[in-house]
Amino acid sequence: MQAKFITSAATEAQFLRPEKPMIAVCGKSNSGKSTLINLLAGRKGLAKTSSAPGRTRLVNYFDFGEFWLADLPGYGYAAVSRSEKEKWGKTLDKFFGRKEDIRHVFVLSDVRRDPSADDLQMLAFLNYHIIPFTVIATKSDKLSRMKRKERVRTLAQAFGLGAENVIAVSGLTGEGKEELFSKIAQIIQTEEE
Ligand SMILES: Nc1nc2c(ncn2[C@@H]2O[C@H](COP(=O)(O)OP(=O)(O)OP(=O)(O)O)[C@@H](O)[C@H]2O)c(=O)[nH]1
Ligand SMILES: [Mg+2]
Repeated sequence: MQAKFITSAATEAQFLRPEKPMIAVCGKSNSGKSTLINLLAGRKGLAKTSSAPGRTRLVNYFDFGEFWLADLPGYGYAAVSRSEKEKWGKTLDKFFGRKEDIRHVFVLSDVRRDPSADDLQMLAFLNYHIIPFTVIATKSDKLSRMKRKERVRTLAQAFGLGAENVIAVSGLTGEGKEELFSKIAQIIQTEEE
């Protein structure tokens, strides 16, 4: 089936109870979350992307047939007001508080950049709450093959993960798409505990 937008949620009261295994897509603002969703959908306009960071301010739900994806507001965007940041932080906390609704989390991080404090905090949070996650190193087209491999290793190390837990993906060339789909197949086949 073609991936479909379901709805947006701005507050906890609007969060959906997923009908299928749900994977949450999170990461810094501008890390490529919406682009990744479009890559998986095979359709450019499904999730709105923007070169201006902080574009996605709501939780956007998408139905991919076998599974749901939730596009989360990016964290760590410096130019938004403090009160707005706090509001997002609370929304994210509430979202991840509903653990039973989240099968897996994709944490996106630009392959060229070292993990930010926010990224590390996110991973610590997921580890603490025992929510399974995979790191997706985005924008892999920005680096040569050699450099990319090296960066994936460095990123994995910085995140305290094995290199097999970091998948390099490009929304531009589609690199890593197959690997991501096999990861998703594995995730949705896993029985809920
Ligand atoms: N070259 C390249 N550019 C990318 C890739 N993924 C995203 N971008 C660009 O990075 C910018 C941000 O992408 P988005 O997908 O909107 O990022 P986001 O994480 O959804 O951002 P927010 O919603 O603001 O948090 C856009 O200009 C994209 O075109 C990629 O794989 N390769
Ligand atoms: Mg976005």
